[in-house]
Amino acid sequence: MPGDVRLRTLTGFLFWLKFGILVESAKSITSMTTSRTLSTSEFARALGLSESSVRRLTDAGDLGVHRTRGGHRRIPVSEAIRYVRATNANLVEPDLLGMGRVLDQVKSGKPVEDMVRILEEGHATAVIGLMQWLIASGMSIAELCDGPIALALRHIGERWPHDKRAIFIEHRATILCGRALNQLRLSIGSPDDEAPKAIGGAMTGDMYFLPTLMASLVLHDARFNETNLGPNTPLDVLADAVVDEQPKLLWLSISEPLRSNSQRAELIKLAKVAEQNRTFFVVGGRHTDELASITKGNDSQSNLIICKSMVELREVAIRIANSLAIEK
Ligand code: B12
Repeated sequence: MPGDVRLRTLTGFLFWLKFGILVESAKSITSMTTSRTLSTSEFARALGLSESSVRRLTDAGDLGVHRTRGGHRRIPVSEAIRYVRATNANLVEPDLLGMGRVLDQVKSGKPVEDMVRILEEGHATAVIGLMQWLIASGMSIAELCDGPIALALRHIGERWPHDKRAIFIEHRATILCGRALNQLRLSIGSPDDEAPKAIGGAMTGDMYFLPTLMASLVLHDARFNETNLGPNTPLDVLADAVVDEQPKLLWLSISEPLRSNSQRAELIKLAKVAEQNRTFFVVGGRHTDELASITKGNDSQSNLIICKSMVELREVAIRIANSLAIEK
């Protein structure tokens, strides 16, 4: 039952060590732009395959290609990364995926520190490149969100209120992360039409757009057909969407304190609408504690799942998808 899906907090960021080493090993790489495409021979060398195998993959539709005017196959970097992730392929020569110039910017080999620095510098290509590199190296979208991105932003947030450039830097860093996350969407396969639906956002007055964007990407990665209504979404719009669209999962990010009793009442109403429509209601964000306290002891909200992180959301989503598959 939904209540059983509630997860304990996941501990540890041990994987930073692993990814620190991976990034370290990539520091010498030499060239890239995110819109770059690869030739079949570059892709073949990057993965240690023969060119004829790559041609077979493209002919079978397992690897997406663009054709040049002259009819040559070109593989977008995002598609190359998607393929590497989907097949767990070994990157024999990762440099050839073309992340070099970007990773030249990454000096410390520590993803969080590197992310802080390139975000503070406003280095757009490096932000996308570092995220693509981490994903190609095996980090999940959820781990990337909870780790390098959220931790770097937390660090950047500490500049306020001492530094007068803080708000400029926060805004720019947020935009750069959003842009890069949208780019990463291209590197994760799309769910099929039969996939369960998920809808979510952040409520009126909550203008933080990254947490709800992250949740949508994590759900996309967990093969949900997700619709992100974004920040500042009235709760009654979410309630209507639950009734009209019948999603299996509704998410809400709460990054601002609840503002009024009427907002609290609307939130409880939304949880009830979700319950009546057999929709799991997954809530997370810096200010979820208050929701937990107002719904405490209320049996009717057994569909409510409170998560602390994107990694937890991913686990919950996979459990829900599995339980739905068994029900079918
Ligand atoms: C970027 C930012 C801004 C931007 C927002 C841009 C935008 N449109 O999104 C701007 C500049 C506008 C801004 C403004 C303000 N901000 Co501000 N901001 C931040 C900053 C640096 C990053 C926020 C962010 O997006 N983080 C990334 C998200 C993804 O991380 P997260 O919220 O921790 O979410 C994680 C989990 O909670 C969870 N999660 C979140 N949602 C969900 C949902 C689900 C379903 C699940 C499962 C999990 C989940 O997973 C996430 C990833 O691990 C934070 C610093 C920080 N500590 O986060 C400060 C911070 C939040 N801001 C703060 C403040 C004080 C303000 C201002 C009041 C002051 C100011 N700077 O002018 C204003 C006004 C805000 C308002 N109410 O109007 C404080 C809040 C302090 C508090 N007590 O709450 C912080 C903590 C900075 C600080 N150190 O003081 N801010």
